[in-house]
Amino acid sequence: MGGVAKIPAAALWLLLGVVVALGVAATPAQAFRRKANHYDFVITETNVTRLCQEKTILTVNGQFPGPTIHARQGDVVFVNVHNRGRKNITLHWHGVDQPRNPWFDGPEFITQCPIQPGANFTYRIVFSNEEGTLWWHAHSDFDRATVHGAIVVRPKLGSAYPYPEPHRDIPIILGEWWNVNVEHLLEETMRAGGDFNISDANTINGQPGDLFPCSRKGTFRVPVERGRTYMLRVINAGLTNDMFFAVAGHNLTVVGSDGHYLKPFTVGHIMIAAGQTMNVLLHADRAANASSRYYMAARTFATNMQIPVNNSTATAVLEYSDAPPSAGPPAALPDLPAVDDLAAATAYTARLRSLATDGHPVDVPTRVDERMLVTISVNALPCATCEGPINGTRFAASLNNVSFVAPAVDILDAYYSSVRGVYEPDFPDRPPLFYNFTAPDPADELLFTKRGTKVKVVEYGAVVEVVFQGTALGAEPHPMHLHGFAFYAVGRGFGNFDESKDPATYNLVDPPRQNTVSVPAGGWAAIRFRATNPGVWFMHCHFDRHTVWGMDTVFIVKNGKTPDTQMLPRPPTMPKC
Ligand SMILES: *[C@@H]1O[C@H](CO)[C@@H](O)[C@H](O)[C@H]1NC(C)=O
Ligand SMILES: *[C@@H]1O[C@H](CO)[C@@H](O)[C@H](O)[C@H]1NC(C)=O
Ligand SMILES: *[C@@H]1O[C@H](CO)[C@@H](O)[C@H](O)[C@H]1NC(C)=O
Ligand SMILES: *[C@@H]1O[C@H](CO)[C@@H](O)[C@H](O)[C@H]1NC(C)=O
Ligand SMILES: *[C@@H]1O[C@H](CO)[C@@H](O)[C@H](O)[C@H]1NC(C)=O
Ligand SMILES: *[C@@H]1O[C@H](CO)[C@@H](O)[C@H](O)[C@H]1NC(C)=O
Ligand SMILES: *[C@@H]1O[C@H](CO)[C@@H](O)[C@H](O)[C@H]1NC(C)=O
Ligand SMILES: *[C@@H]1O[C@H](CO)[C@@H](O)[C@H](O)[C@H]1NC(C)=O
Ligand SMILES: *[C@@H]1O[C@H](CO)[C@@H](O)[C@H](O)[C@H]1NC(C)=O
Ligand SMILES: *[C@@H]1O[C@H](CO)[C@@H](O)[C@H](O)[C@H]1NC(C)=O
Ligand SMILES: *[C@@H]1O[C@H](CO)[C@@H](O)[C@H](O)[C@H]1NC(C)=O
Ligand SMILES: [Cu+2]
Repeated sequence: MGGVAKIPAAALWLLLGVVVALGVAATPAQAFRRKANHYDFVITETNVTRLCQEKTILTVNGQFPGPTIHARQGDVVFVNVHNRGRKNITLHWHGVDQPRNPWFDGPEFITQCPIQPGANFTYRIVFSNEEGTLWWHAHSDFDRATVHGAIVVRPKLGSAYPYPEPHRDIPIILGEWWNVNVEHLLEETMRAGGDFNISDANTINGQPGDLFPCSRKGTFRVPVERGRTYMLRVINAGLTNDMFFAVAGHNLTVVGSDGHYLKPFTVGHIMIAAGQTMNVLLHADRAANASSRYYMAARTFATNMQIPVNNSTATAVLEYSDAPPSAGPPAALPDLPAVDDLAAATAYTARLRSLATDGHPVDVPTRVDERMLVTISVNALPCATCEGPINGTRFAASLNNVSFVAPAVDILDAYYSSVRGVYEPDFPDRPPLFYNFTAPDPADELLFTKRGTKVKVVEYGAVVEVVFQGTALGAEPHPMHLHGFAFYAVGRGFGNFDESKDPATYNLVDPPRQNTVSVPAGGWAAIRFRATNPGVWFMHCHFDRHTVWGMDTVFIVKNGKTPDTQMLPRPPTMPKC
């Protein structure tokens, strides 16, 4: 941690003055970048107006979405987070492996105690082989609804992209907007469970777009020049939704996901699960006499219509700058698949393959040391006053029938300091009961779950395979996210995973390297990774209501034998519980 410059208190108040004086729209992001690799993130309550109402939300530097972090492959970046809000918060650098450096990963009570109001904490973000788009977000309560932003990782100076360099980068952050306070949403989710407020709109860069009342003025606009190629860095920051995204009149060439390159393929729309990123090239190649404005649009992908979703379409506008300005909105919306178009989503996901060239090789493990089969369920826990999945219960969620309970002090510190009683190292490798996981209408007794703070401990360097098995309990696609690693998503299918047949269908040649895999509703997905990153790493569904219901576990990867295969020592600046 040596060498982190301290910001003088007077300078901080100056920064806060800028936030208050300029408000959301005019805040210059550069003001918060003290040096190329050093940012100040001031958490503040900020008033914004959406859907005809003013509302107070938590922001970074008064911006929603928050500022973009720029880095090059292999950089180290410092972000000093000053908590000027009224509640505890932590930030997470989603998709950054942080080799040997779990201290700065961020999830509350997993790798750190929260940053309390009035306090500050400097994250040291260590990039390694990631190249592409990642993102950062709050990892406490439901704060990430508004506390999130893009991370753009370019190739090292002097290195080239594996495609012609795009003219400009355009972060496209897909999100959701709630008219209710997200703290209220969290309370509802924990108390009533099923009867939560669904989002009032999907958003593109914080804006619902032209199709919503009082929203046209704020609609996100992308100026483009004819003949140029743009890199859309699409991020799904939504709390509850997978999304389809498309641009009218233009195809999209997908070249990366989750900070790793893909074999390019061209599509009319993409499907992006919650937590994922997709890098897509857009060629501004409309005919000279064609329309000059085109809608970009995003809409939910969901398969279980019993679970309410907001079925509305968020829009942004692509505007050709060399065309005569035309009054009025674009002529047409792009063709988006229907909300429940499972075939479209499955076909898209099947096309993701690693680039796998000499410059960007793959190293897919062929031998497995730790084999895990992990069922994913939405469950019930007794609660006299609740009307959850059945009356007298509240909603919960589990992996292998363990509903994760977050401890009151962080697991990383307990592990590092050998404090007993915080967690148990016995997360099961197999479901405790084999039944027809995907058959509809499961028996009521299957609805209940155990609770615990159970973690999976693995040796340094072990190859871990996890097959996530969706069940009819909570039959929806679950975006499973692993901290600390980019894994290979080697297989995916429907029904119950068959250990004798399905491994033969794995792609061990060029599977996509991701940090979030979409486990299909009523199906399974298999991932593999080498546990060469010692530390404590959270794994959870990226639908936040499932996270808080307990659809989580933790990997503890033990130290290796040499100093460079061991966790870095505990920084003295860690917040205290
Ligand atoms: C912010 O919004 C809240 C709730 O709408 C309102 O009560 C408050 O006066 C606003 N504050 C400012 C500074 O506009
Ligand atoms: C950040 O916190 C440290 C204590 O952890 C304190 O010494 C320092 O003054 C704080 N800096 C700012 C700008 O608040
Ligand atoms: C949903 O939001 C409305 C206000 O828009 C509120 O009256 C209602 O109680 C909320 N319901 C739940 C379950 O949170
Ligand atoms: C989605 O949100 C919009 C805007 O608040 C609302 O008009 C619409 O009814 C919602 N859709 C659904 C299906 O709830
Ligand atoms: C998009 O790709 C399809 C299939 O290759 C092609 O038929 C279509 O013309 C393309 N559309 C545009 C706008 O380029
Ligand atoms: C644009 O020009 C092409 C060729 O010059 C012509 O075929 C096409 O009909 C024109 N389109 C419009 C919308 O005017
Ligand atoms: C969503 O809207 C489409 C068309 O507007 C409709 O066909 C579909 O049934 C709706 N789905 C839900 C879940 O409301
Ligand atoms: C749930 O149980 C409570 C208390 O027994 C009762 O008041 C309520 O009406 C029940 N709700 C339903 C949906 O059955
Ligand atoms: C599981 O249930 C599904 C759906 O009811 C059925 O098609 C399938 O045959 C069952 N599998 C087994 C092994 O019983
Ligand atoms: C999960 O655990 C609960 C509580 O012990 C038990 O009632 C239930 O049958 C178990 N379910 C499965 C699928 O193992
Ligand atoms: C904030 O964090 C501190 C330290 O872990 C904890 O003692 C306190 O209860 C937290 N506050 C809330 C409201 O959760
Ligand atoms: Cu989930």
